[in-house]
Amino acid sequence: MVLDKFGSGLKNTFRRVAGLSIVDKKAVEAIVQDLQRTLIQSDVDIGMVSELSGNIKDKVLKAKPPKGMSLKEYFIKTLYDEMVNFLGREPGEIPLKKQRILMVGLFGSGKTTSCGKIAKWFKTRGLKPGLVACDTHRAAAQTQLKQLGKNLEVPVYSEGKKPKDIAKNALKKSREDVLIFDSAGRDALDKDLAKELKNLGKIIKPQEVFLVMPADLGQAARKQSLEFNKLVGITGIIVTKLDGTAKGGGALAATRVSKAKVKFIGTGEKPDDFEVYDPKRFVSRLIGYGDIQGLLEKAKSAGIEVSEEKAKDLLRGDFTMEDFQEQLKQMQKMGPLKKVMDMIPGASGLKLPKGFLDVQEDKMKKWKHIINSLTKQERREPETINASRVKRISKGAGVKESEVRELLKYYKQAKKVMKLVKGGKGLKRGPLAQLAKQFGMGAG
Ligand SMILES: Nc1nc2c(ncn2[C@@H]2O[C@H](COP(=O)(O)OP(=O)(O)O)[C@@H](O)[C@H]2O)c(=O)[nH]1
Ligand SMILES: [Mg+2]
Repeated sequence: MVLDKFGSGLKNTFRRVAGLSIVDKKAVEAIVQDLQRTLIQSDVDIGMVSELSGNIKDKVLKAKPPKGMSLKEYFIKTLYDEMVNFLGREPGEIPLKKQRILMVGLFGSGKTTSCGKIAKWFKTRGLKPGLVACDTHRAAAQTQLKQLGKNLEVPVYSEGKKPKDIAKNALKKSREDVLIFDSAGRDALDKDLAKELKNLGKIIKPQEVFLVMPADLGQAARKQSLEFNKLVGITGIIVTKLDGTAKGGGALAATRVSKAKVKFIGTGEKPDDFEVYDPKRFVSRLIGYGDIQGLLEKAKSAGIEVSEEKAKDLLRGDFTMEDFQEQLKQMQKMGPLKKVMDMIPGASGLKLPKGFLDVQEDKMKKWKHIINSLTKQERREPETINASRVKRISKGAGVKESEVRELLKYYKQAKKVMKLVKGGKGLKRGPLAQLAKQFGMGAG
């Protein structure tokens, strides 16, 4: 899960504020200290931590809350605003138009992988991408990109010996809308690499230069983004591997010094493990407000077109057995249920039974048979199915009775989840709910 520790630390801090009976100096200081601990564990620069703490304390203890807002609500809002600010404030722009993108970064940062992810991202949005294999430094680099291109059905240009020749040839031959140039890394940003990237820049004249950095750099991301910017000029940052490190918070915060914004984040090795970075949404999700928008994008990249309304319906529904089956289908298309659940308001804090999140393909088939052999009434009210009906259904569907019972169990659990989503448990009343509404982050 993305930023597991950081997220749960942050969530706890917000919960603690929500649970305060008195907001006084002592309480504010204790909670800010709590936040500091979370930030430091995530390798946030100590100076930045103390600046943020100061800002929060100043605002909450000195300023007056706006009209109609209690001090506690103001505290929560301040925490939220400051965290969003801290992690980048506004999202970067990613224009959907013809363009050339040059990817830069050190060895193993995730450049080539991100090339494929970006190609897919644009492709899903109706633009034709092309990949250019300008990494001649490592033997397998071009093969890796070609394989990615093949899987994504995106052309890969690699004709030529030297990076600049490959780039020139690609510029001549390609007709795609978005050309993504992979480049070679080094262990450090040395003269050699700087020269190569500068040369490539001159030939490609990219509209975007994306610096790719792994999240486990933590606060070192600051230095690296400054260096790359100075030498080659960057227009955006991609932070990869947020799925596998406790230091992601530090890395994201560190990029704030650079003028270039974090535009995408990588959350796994597969082409779909990729998101547009929006600090507001990111913080909302970390603290468990849910992320309808993110869910929509996920649906889009799986090729399912859904409106916001439909997505909400998908999450609500009257929830019959048929809805359940439909949801399972939809969710499977969206990728691992685990990730989808991450984006559902309130669901991330839910204790789910083991195995609930990875329903296997063959199980799905059996369930289909079972659901098919239910009567209309049973589908509408699966709760009424008793032991003797389980027996009959299992015969009708050609499955074991235990399998029917298992399906019923899953259905019940899913229904609980859906109820929670619908009700926005914990968000119905109180300051968190009001804030959620205010920020348009309510549970729908
Ligand atoms: N877990 C995880 N692994 C990633 C991510 N992005 C890239 N990787 C892996 O990191 C390794 C290096 O990636 P690669 O794209 O070859 O890096 P490059 O040298 O910069 O081109 C590969 O094993 C990738 O699968 C990510 O977001 N999450
Ligand atoms: Mg590479």
